[in-house]
Amino acid sequence: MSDKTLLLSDDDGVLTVTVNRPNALNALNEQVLTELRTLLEGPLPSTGGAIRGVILTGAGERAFVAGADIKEMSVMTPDEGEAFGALGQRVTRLLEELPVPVIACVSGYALGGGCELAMAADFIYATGSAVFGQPEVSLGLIPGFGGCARLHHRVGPGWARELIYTGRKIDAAEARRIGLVNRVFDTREEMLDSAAATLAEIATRSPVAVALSKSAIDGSIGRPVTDALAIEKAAFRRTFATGDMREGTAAFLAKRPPSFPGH
Ligand code: CO8
Repeated sequence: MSDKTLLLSDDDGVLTVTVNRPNALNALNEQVLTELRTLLEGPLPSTGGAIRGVILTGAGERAFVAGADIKEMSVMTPDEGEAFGALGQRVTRLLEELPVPVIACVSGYALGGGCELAMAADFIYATGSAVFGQPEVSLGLIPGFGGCARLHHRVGPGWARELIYTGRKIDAAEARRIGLVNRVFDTREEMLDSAAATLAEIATRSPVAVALSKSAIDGSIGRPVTDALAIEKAAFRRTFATGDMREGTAAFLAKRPPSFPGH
């Protein structure tokens, strides 16, 4: 039996990363976070062609990830807590910096570090069973894997404050209503199929343009609009030096589908 806490599989250019600690509702301990960091620091593994998108999910129906591991944290010193927070923050940042889109697929609990991990994905799909929340203040903690930094970008500062100060949990419908979740599905299978279909749709577009738009959006969040426009302008300029842009525009003018070279 594998003692790894991540399950990896790839199909047709989509890498599925599954956090697999079902006995602890997939809670993020140091081992999971270290495995995630190692995975995301290297080239994404593939049994076939290049990976064009990532699905991030949790094993089973009960939980995406029920938070950072409370047992491990309960005995940490401030230095250890800081190092643990830094590891979680590094993992979320690596996810955001991937040049390919990432969809978090959430069934069951996405609490604390689980909600924070999902928010590092480009967007979130959920099943009706999903439960989101930042319950850290109930434990004498605060969100430490980017919840204070990111939740307000997803749902606005009012909702972020209410969710973080109360520690209240919300269901999938509420999460969708406030903009945390893009789509809600009846079953896990439907959710994963739809995420793969969305990634396949994105894979028909220029990979360079998708990567540039991802980094321009990421770089713009939280900045004044003039700075964000400067980031966008620089990324826009770079498209003019790509084969993808020449091919995309030529294909449009020739009334044929594009065949992007990916550079
Ligand atoms: N850490 C460790 N173990 C966990 C966690 C967790 N976050 N969540 C669940 N488990 C374990 C339980 O201890 C239990 O183990 P055992 O069977 O050995 O007793 C097993 O998973 C099943 O859990 P329950 O029996 O509690 O299942 P229930 O269905 O009764 O309840 C809940 C499910 C509601 C999800 C409940 O387990 C729960 O409240 N879990 C904790 C949720 C939470 O508070 N998460 C936030 C944690 S704090 C955090 O994420 C901080 C992130 C930033 C860190 C920054 C560091 C500096």
